[in-house]
Amino acid sequence: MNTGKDAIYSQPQQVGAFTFDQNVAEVFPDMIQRSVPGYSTIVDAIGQLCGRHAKDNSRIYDLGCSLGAVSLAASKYVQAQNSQIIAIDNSEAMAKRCELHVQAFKSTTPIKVICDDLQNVEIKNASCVVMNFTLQFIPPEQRKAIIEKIYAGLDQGGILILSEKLKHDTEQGNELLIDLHHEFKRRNGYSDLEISQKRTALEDVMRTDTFEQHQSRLTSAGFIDVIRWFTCFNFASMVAIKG
Ligand code: GEK
Repeated sequence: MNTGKDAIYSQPQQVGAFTFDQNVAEVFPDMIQRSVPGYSTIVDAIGQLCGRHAKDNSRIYDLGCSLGAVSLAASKYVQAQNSQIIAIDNSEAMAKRCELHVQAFKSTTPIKVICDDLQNVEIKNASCVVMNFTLQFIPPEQRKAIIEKIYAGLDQGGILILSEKLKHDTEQGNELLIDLHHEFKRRNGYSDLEISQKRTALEDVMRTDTFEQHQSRLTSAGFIDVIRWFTCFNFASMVAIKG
C-alpha cells in the first residue's frame, strides 16, 4: 500500500541512477519536505515574489514543476490581470499528477501543465520564471544556454527565481554543509542507509555549482542583480533581475 511516505531507499539494493518515475511522484511531497531544508518557506516566498512581480497580460513559468507546488503558491498570490502560469516537467508521472493537483485547486490565474523538456518550450512575454531545484538536474554544459534563453524570454524588469543545492568552494566548508544536511535528513527520519543510497543514486544525475558559478552565469547572460534571499546549509534560492 502506498502511504505517501518515502521509503524508496529504505532497503539495501543495487542502486541505479535516480529518475523522476511513478514511484518518486507518488511520495514526492514527503520526499522533498524531508530532504530540502526550508522547502515550504521557499515555495511560499516564491509565490509572494511572483505576486509582487507578475504584470498584467504576462506569463509566469514554473520550469521543472514536479507536482506544481510553486505554480499553486504563485496562483495564491498573483493578482495581475490576464496572466497565465505555465508549469513544465519532462516526467510524465509528475506532469500527470501535477494536472490533478491543479484541477483540484481551482486557481483564478489559469495554470497550464505541459509535459516536455523545458529546453523545448518557448519562453516569451514572461514576468517571472521559476526554477525551484531544477537546473541542478540539467547537464552542466547545457545550463548557460538555458539561462540565456530565459533572459531573452523575460520582459524588462522581469525576474528569474533560481533555487539550487550548492557546492561550497572549499572542501572543508563543503563537507561541513553536507554533514549538516545529512543530520537534517536523519532528524526527519531517514536512516544512514537511505541517506547513503540516495546519495549514490544522485551522484551522476545532480551536479551542483557554487554560488559564484551561478552568479557569474546569470550576470554574463545580462541579469543586472542577483539577490540570494534564502540559504540553509547547502541549499539556496536567488532572484535575478533583468534590467
Ligand atoms: C517544486 N520545482 O516542488 N525538463 C523539464 N523538467 C525537468 C527536466 C527537464 N530537462 N529535468 C528535470 N526536470 C519543484 C521541485 S524537482 C527537485 C523540482 C528535486 C524535472 C524533474 O522531472 C523533477 O520533477 C524536477 O525537475 C526537479 O518546487 O526533486 O530535488
